[in-house]
Amino acid sequence: MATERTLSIIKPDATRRNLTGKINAKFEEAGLRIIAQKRIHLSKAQAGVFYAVHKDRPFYDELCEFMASEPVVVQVLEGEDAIAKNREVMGATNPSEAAAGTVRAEFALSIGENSVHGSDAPETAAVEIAYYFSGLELVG
Ligand code: DAT
Ligand code: MG
Repeated sequence: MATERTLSIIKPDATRRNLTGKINAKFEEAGLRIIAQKRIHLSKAQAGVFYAVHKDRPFYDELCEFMASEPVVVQVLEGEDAIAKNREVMGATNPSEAAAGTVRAEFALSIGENSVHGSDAPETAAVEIAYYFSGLELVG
């Protein structure tokens, strides 16, 4: 096991419903430390760059519109196996398939409006963290 950092986003459907604290509690209960956090309002273009890996998927435009629709909370989580642990706390992409007790099972509205983003591998985590945060903002 290694200490890792992962990029997390609390998405517009969750910030709108005042769920930031409840979601952060789940991260902290799982042993993930929030070592950086800020509230930002992405433009559609900025969301598009972040989700460029999905640019050929049919849901890409809708996804970018949604991510730019209202503010998000971007954060860096640190801990043992933080990338996998965070994906576990998040639950499956489709909330109807998410395990009980996960963020998406409890809070997601649909497969698109699914409350949280989490990096999926060390390489993507490094790129995604650098997209939103400077090194000085990461206070481990
Ligand atoms: P995850 O967010 O679990 O890593 P992903 O990387 O496959 O999932 O997709 C990124 C986001 O795109 C996902 O959180 C919500 C949206 N999305 C994925 N599949 C979708 C679909 N079939 N319809 C609508 N939105 C979808
Ligand atoms: Mg993903």
